[in-house]
Amino acid sequence: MKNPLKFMILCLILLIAFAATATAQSPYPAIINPTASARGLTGNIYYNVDATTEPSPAIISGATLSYSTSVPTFTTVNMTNIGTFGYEYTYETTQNHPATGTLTYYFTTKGSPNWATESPKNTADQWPPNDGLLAQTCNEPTGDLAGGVTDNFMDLTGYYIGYSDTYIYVRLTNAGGGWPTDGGWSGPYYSYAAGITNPDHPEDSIFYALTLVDFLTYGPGLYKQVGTGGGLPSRLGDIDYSTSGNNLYMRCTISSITGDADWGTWPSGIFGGGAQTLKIASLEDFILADGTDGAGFYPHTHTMNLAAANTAPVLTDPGIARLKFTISPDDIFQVTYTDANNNCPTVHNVNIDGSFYILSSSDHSYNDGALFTYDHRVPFDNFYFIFCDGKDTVETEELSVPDAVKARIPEHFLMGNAYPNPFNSKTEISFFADKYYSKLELIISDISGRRVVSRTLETIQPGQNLFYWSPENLNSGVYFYTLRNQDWVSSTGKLLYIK
Ligand SMILES: [Ca+2]
Ligand SMILES: [Ca+2]
Ligand SMILES: [Ca+2]
Repeated sequence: MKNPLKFMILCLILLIAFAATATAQSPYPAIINPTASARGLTGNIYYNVDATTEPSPAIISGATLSYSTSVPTFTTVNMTNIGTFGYEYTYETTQNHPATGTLTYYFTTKGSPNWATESPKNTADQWPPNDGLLAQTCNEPTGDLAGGVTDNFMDLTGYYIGYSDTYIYVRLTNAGGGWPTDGGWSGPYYSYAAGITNPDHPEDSIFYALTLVDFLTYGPGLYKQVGTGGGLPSRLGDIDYSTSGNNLYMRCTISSITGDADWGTWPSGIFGGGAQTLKIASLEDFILADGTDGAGFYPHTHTMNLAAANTAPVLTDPGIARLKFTISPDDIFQVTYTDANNNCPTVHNVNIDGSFYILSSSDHSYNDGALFTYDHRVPFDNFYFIFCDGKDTVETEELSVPDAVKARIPEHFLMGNAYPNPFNSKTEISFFADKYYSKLELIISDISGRRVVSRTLETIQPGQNLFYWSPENLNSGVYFYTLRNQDWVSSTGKLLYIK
């Protein structure tokens, strides 16, 4: 490159070309704990996946399941957020499947706007790959992001990604018109890049791009850019590419990326990607025509032999834990569910004196065990646990009230917990009465001992009782609550009010 001006501008062009791949660092809802139940007698399989905001502060807008028993033809369905305690970020769906064959599935979690996705594996290295062997990575709106470019082939409409043991595959789609790279001797020229980043890289500043370009000495290839402050991209290796209508397929060998010392390990959990188009009207006039939102990508898919025998789950250490400070009946029933197939449970209940209650767990990896709990606030006699992994139902034997719980039967009215606590508008306070009381006095004091509430509670029935408190014209801070009558003063509970 003898012309220094050309050299400088080329550096700039390629920097722009690669800059879009940095969008891969945008927040996306990471996929964790993808699981499925065993296939039930009716053919149903339950699917669960957690769309977590950690470590990035992603906004989660949904999740999908893509499944197939005849790869590469996949069906994609929306999943529903469970949203209950322990399942705040868990999405679920139930699908019906045949009794034999191989089930292949993968999950996509959707943020606003960034997505994360697993992908089907292109096991046979089909080239160009069937579209079903590539996962959609973004919801790309029509229209150029940077206006003023009228060529419709510069309007990206999709970015898709897949993998095999040997290759990483991408497919870009545009709004039509083929995928020209060269407008003739005088230009314009066009560049199409699919970026890949490794978020595990400590600096997150190195990105790679499969690029279709034919400009000066730069032809189609896998390029690497270090940093954003300058420096020439380096060509790491060849790509294969193929165009068909609105599709541009590209692939490079995984080894051409992992062979680079800056990449790190492969697969290294999640990595990222974004695609862009570049129009080079002249050396002085070039424009980033369009770019997709960045996405997280897992080179991972799931398979299940539908005819394989199921391993029944195992329940261990059923019982009652006293995890909370309380002196009224407030019992945490708990049991550990372990499934060697990592099947999520479709039934996770405790039966207390004949009624079923749902246990929950924030641990959604089941092959190493998950603790399920249920918080119960009324006296009881007998209980047992019942779980199902989709196919096999397991129960514990019936258990009875432990002596330690019996010993808590109160002789007076006893103060219980407040929920929520801390609270910012209203809290619910429980207490337990051993018998009928015509009236009791409720007192709430601030931290200096000043009484801020004095309320008479009337016609109190034996057992669990509740009252609600919404502070009015009080400052944030610590408050204490207690109950009393002429004979007895309950223990004192502590509240944290945060406006
Ligand atoms: Ca577009
Ligand atoms: Ca199982
Ligand atoms: Ca676990």
